[in-house]
Amino acid sequence: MVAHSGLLTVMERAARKAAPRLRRDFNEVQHLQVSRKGPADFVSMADQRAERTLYDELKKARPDWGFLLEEGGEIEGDPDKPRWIVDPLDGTTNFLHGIPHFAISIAVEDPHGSQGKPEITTALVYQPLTDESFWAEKGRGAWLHDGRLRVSSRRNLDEALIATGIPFLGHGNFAQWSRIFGAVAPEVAGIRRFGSAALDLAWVAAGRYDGFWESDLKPWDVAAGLLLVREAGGFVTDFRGADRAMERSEFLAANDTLHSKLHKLVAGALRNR
Ligand code: 2AM
Ligand code: CA
Ligand code: CA
Ligand code: CA
Repeated sequence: MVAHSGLLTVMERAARKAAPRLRRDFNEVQHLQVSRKGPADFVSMADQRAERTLYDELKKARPDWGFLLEEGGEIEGDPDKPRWIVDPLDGTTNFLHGIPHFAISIAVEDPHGSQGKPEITTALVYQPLTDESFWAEKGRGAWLHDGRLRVSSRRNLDEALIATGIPFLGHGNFAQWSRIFGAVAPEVAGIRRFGSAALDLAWVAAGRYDGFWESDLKPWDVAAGLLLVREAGGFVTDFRGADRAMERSEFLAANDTLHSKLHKLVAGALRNR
């Protein structure tokens, strides 16, 4: 077993504490009481319960750290200390439809990163149904349990399996997504849309997918996944190829070679409108 930091032990413990309830709720999803937040955004009791458990566990371990929680919003902590960025259930739509593909995402953001900017230093994407624990630490690589992760080594678009997320019900830029899809889909081996950005990125890190693009995501969807991809040797940029993915909320992720090939297709698609 590869020893990871005490912080990751805290994160895994929190995720494993929230998981059994999520699994039970998933099995009883039909009976779940569901409330609606906006036209497309279902928030289940499961979301909120899982977030509460994660919050309690993380707060207990690091009492003075702040939070950015999908459901609970921002909770201020000591501004000089890191904060937790948490999505208690990424893939809610899957969850509500009984589709076994969702994850807990927890990231640690250091307010004073290497370039003086806030920076994600520790990441966990935990899949309660498969018990898969994807984790990464800045400078120490990305891992699935005790196995080191590498992004795929495929170099040809026609062998590449690419994941994406499709804008839903008026949220996000569907016209832009369609142009990119129109340029990428004919060139690659396949496209997948499984509905959890956190797992999409974890699977790029694990070399299961060869690449990924999506836009209009929130920090809690991607904070952990981006560190996983980068620590697995992958590239993540915005659609122009710049190192501004988070700022612009555009994510193009792949290994070096495929990233540059995909970027050409994406840039072409966005130029010819
Ligand atoms: P969520 O399950 O935590 O809401 C998939 O494209 C990404 O978009 C997921 O990470 C998902 O996170 C987010 N998302 C938010 N609202 C969504 C919706 N109504 N339908 C599908 N995905 C949604
Ligand atoms: Ca949501
Ligand atoms: Ca999410
Ligand atoms: Ca969520």
